[in-house]
Amino acid sequence: MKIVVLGAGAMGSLFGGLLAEAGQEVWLVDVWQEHVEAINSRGLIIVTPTEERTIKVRAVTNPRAAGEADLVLLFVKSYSTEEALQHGLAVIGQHTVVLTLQNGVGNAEKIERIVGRDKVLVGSTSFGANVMGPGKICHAGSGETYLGELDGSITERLRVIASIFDKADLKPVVTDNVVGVLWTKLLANVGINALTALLKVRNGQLLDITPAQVLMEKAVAEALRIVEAKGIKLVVEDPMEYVKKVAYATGNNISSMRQDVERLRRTEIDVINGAIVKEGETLGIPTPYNETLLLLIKALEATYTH
Ligand code: KPL
Repeated sequence: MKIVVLGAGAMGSLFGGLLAEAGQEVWLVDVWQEHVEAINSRGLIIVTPTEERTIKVRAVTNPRAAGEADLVLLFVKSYSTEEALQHGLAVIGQHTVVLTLQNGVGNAEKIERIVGRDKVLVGSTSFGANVMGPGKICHAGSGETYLGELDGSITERLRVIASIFDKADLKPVVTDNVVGVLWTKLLANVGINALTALLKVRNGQLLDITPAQVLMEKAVAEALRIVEAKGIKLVVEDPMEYVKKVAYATGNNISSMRQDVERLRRTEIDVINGAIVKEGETLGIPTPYNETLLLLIKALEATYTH
C-alpha cells in the first residue's frame, strides 16, 4: 500500500517510520527542509529507551513528488488542515482514503469539505513521540490507535488499514464509536493542556496544585455538559476520574500545548477549549472556564510578537 504522511513531525514520522519498517511504501511530507534532507541522506532515526535504529523512508517537501496515494495519514496541526490538504491534493485520487490522526475535534469536518465525506476516516492514538532534531525522533510511548468511520460502520477498508497498522505494531482498534473516542480524548486535553502551558508544569503536577485541580474539574465539567447535550457516548465510565488518570499516567510529560508555547508556536487551543466554547455558543450552554483558558492562551500567543 502506498502511504503518504502529510505532516511528518514527531508523530507523523513515527507512524510513517514504523509502517515503512513493516514493508509499506511510505512517503513523508513536511515543510521542514532540514528534517526532510536528514531523512533522505541518512534515514529516519527512531530512539527508544532501549535502542536506536535507522529506517529507510522517503521524505519530500513537495507532495507532488509522491504521486497518488492509497492512504493519506494527516498529522498536521489542526489549524493547518486546509492548507496541507490543498497543498497535497496531488496525492489524493479517486480511491485515496484520508485518515486524520490529529488532535482535537472538528478536523474530519474540515477534511470532508475538501475531499468529500466518503474519503474520510478518523483515528485517535495514544502513542507518544518527540522530535530530537532533524531526522531524529524519540518514540516515547505506545498506546492504542483507534480507527473508525464517521457513521460508525465497520467497513472492509477499516479492516485492511487495521491489519497494516497491526503489522507495524501500531496497536489498532477498530471502533464503531470513533466520535466517542475523540471526545473522550478531548476531555483530557481540555483539562490538562492549557493549564500546564499557563502554569509551566508537567501534567502530573496539576494534581498536586489544588487550585489547578479545581480549574481542571470546572473546565471538564463544562465540556461534559456539551457532551451530554450532543448525545455523545463517551468510552469511559467516569470521565472526571479518567482525566485525572491521564494526568497521572502522563505525569512526567510536557503537554503538547506547553511545548508549543515554550517554542513560541501557535497552539491547538481552538480545537480544544475553543471547540467547547464554540459548541457552547451554538447550544446555549455557558462555558466561562473554557473561555477564560482560551483567552489566556490567545493572550500568551499574542505576546510572541511583542
Ligand atoms: O495529549 C496530550 C497532549 O499533551 O496533547 C496529553 C494527554 C495531555 C498528554 O501529554
